[in-house]
Order: sequence, then C-alpha cells, then structure tokens
Amino acid sequence: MFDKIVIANRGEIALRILRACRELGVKTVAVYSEADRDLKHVRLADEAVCIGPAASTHSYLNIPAIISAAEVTDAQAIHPGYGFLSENADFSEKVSQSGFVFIGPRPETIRMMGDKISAKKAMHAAGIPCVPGNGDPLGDDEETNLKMAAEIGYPVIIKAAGGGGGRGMRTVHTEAALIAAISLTKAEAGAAFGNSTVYMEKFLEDPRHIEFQVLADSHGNAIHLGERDCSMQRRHQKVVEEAPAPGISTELRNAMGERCALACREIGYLGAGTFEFLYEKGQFFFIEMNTRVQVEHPVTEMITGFDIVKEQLRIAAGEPLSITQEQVTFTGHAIECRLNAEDPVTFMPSPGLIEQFHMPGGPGIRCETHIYNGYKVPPYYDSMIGKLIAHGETRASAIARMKTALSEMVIDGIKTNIPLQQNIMADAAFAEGGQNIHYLEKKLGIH
Ligand code: MV4
Repeated sequence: MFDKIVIANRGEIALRILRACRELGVKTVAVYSEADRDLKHVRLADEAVCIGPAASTHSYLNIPAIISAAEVTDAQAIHPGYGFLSENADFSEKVSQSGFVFIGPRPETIRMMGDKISAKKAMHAAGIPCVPGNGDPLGDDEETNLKMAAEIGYPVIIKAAGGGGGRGMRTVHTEAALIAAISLTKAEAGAAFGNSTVYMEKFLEDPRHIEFQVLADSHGNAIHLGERDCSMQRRHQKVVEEAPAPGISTELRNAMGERCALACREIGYLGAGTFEFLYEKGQFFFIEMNTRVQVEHPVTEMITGFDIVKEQLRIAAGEPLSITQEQVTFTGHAIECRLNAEDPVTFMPSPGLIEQFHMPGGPGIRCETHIYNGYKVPPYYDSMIGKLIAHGETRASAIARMKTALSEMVIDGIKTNIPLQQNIMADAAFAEGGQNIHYLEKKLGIH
C-alpha cells in the first residue's frame, strides 16, 4: 500500500478519500485553492498545499501545480475524485510520466471512453448491448444520412463524439429536420469540444437511467457490484439515486453485471468504473462509461457493505481485488439524496455562511458532507454540499428513514434543496419506484 497520497479534489469527496486513507494507514496531502483553506479535509490531512486561486482553472484544474504538490510532499499517488481532472487522460498520463500513480484507469482507457464513438465501438465489440445505430461518424453525404435515419427509424438523436453527460446532443423527429440538425450539432460540437464529429442513434423516448458499478484489478480480475437507478434528474444533474434499481430481477442483474465485468477484462480496465445504460421495456442499452468514482457510489456501498474507495487505492497499489464475485452480496435498499446549496424552487446557487448544522443520524443513516457550523460555502464551485444516504431492509423502509433524516437535518444560513428532497420522498409515484428520466422535470413543471 502507498505511504502517502495527494487528494486532488475538494468538498465531500476529498473527505471521503481522506477517510479511506486513514483506514488503510495511508498519509494524506490535501491540495486546496485560496477559497478552500477552511475545508474540513484540509484540516484533517497530514499535509496541505495551496495550489492557486479560487477559480478551478487555476487550482483544481492546474496540472503542474498538483503534480508539484506530489513532488514537494514526496507522495506516491494521486486520487482525482470525481469531476475536475478525474477523466482527463492527459492528466493521468502526466501523473504517470512524473513518476506517480494515478488512482484510476490507464490514460488510453480514459481517452477511449472520453470519445463516445470509440467507447461505443469498444463496448459493442466486448458484447455490451448498445443503442441501435452503428456508431460511425456521420459524413457530409445527405442521402447516406437520411437513409441511416430511415433505417434506424425516427426519432433519432445526433450526439457529439466529444460530448457526454448531456452535452452536445440533439433529437430529430422528422426526415425534414435531419440535415439541419446534423449541421447544427456538428457546429456546436466543434465550438464546445474542438471536435465536430457526431454520430446517430435511435432516440429512446422514456427510458430509465441504470448504471452498473465495476471494479477491475491489474491481475486480470473484474467484478460487478450491481446497479444503481439514477433516473431522478433535472437538467442532467442527478438529484436522487438508489440501489438496487426497482424491478430488476436477480437474474437480469447478474447477467448484465457479468457482461460488464467481462467487458472490463477484455479491454484491460483498471480501477472503479461505471457502465451507464438506458433501460426501456426490459432492455439495457449502453450509452457511456465513467472512468472515475461517482458521486452516488455510497448507495452501492450500503447494499454490498463494500468500500469502493479503499478498493480503488488497493487496485492502484497493485493488489488483487479483495473479494470475488461470489463474495459480493446485496442486502436491502439504499437511497441517496444530494444536498445542494441552492434555492429549492428556482435552483439558483445559494453560497454563504452555514450558521447552524445538525447532522441527522439513526439506524441506516449515512451523511457524507464536509460542512460544519461556521463553514462558508464558496461561490466558485459546484453547489453540492453533501449527500444523505438511507439504507433499509426494503425500499419503503429506506424512504421512511430518509424522510426522518431529512426532517432532522438543519442547515441554517443558506438555502438548500432539502425541501425539494422532502417533496420527492413524499411523492406517490416515487414511492412506486421505477420512474423514467423525465419524471422529475415533469413533476417540477419543466417541459
Ligand atoms: C440518450 C437518450 C435517449 N436516446 N440517447 C443524456 C446524457 C447522456 N449521458 C446521454 N443522454 C441521453 N442519451 C438515446 N439514444 C436520452 C438521454 C437523456 C438522459 C439520459 C440519462 C439521464 C438523463 C437524461 C436526460 C435527458 C436525456
């Protein structure tokens, strides 16, 4: 195991990584921006290095500054968390070239998954079911494109190879709209990602978003930890996540999970990863792979009793996976509510001083947050200030525990989305389970 690592992130995930390091006896280096001197993990870390001004482009995205921090502290590895540089292939490459271990997949894997066309090709070749559409880059020949769309059947969706997470895509409902839509998406993609390559898929109208968690080591072993349902989202931001996904049978879970694990072995995947699928009418369709630890990893940890972040460190240190697929068990149900510093109605960010914070507790409750009494939420970063996770024997008991925990929690001084989360937990259709990706926006009156 490593002696010391750099935590190249902030907020709740930096604290989560620090806790994993403590348990493994690994010393920690926090890197922080000038706006983040008072972060909880900065105080708890063995060492802390300021890497630049508040703007993330000058700090959390500043590759030389982060690598220098590893050099001056004599650390051996860098954990990127999620967001920021976590899926930047150039960063992972520079980390390795500088003599440090990047805690994540190899640069080639990150690069392959970053390009949605090469990701789809690789996954299709590895036996993962994909959305109809061959995934080839669209050329300029109008007849060929019209023929392809007719074969797939309308509606279709035009997606940028450099996009992902909801960026750079456009749906097309009629033949008359196709050619202009392709040109527009190409132009936008070129401007946004420096890559105007686009491809065409069947547009699935009301799918659920279900993703599988995988772990793969450097010895050729790969396992899956089941799935999460992340369909409760607004503008491509997940709001509530849960595991297992309502209505997915043990047989389907194991079959899909095994396929994902097999695909990992075939491509030589390393570390923690997530296969994102659209799920419609009992079928899974691959859309993207995330090559990082995800915000919602705790729901999987709660139902498996397995620590994903500690396993990321073990894998990066060259150790074999600490469990086999047969040792993975699923117990009960877990739900995560993301806690954002934002207006619960307008969704405007609400940074500022936290005057009072009372953390909820009780059986099955886990609160992942870096906030404390007197902490000032800076305006420079994502508005997520934590996550509340409830585990229960059944989905209904997890919801009941979440409702109790939300009602106990006090965050005074700033606005938060706690009222929105209470509204969702009290929603009859949410209680049924299995709502699609459009449900929350419809409930909120967004069309
Ligand atoms: C789709 C789709 C329907 N059909 N692809 C949005 C984010 C990116 N990961 C892919 N996305 C979608 N791709 C096909 N062929 C609908 C979405 C989509 C979506 C997917 C997951 C979660 C929320 C979503 C919200 C709107 C659209």
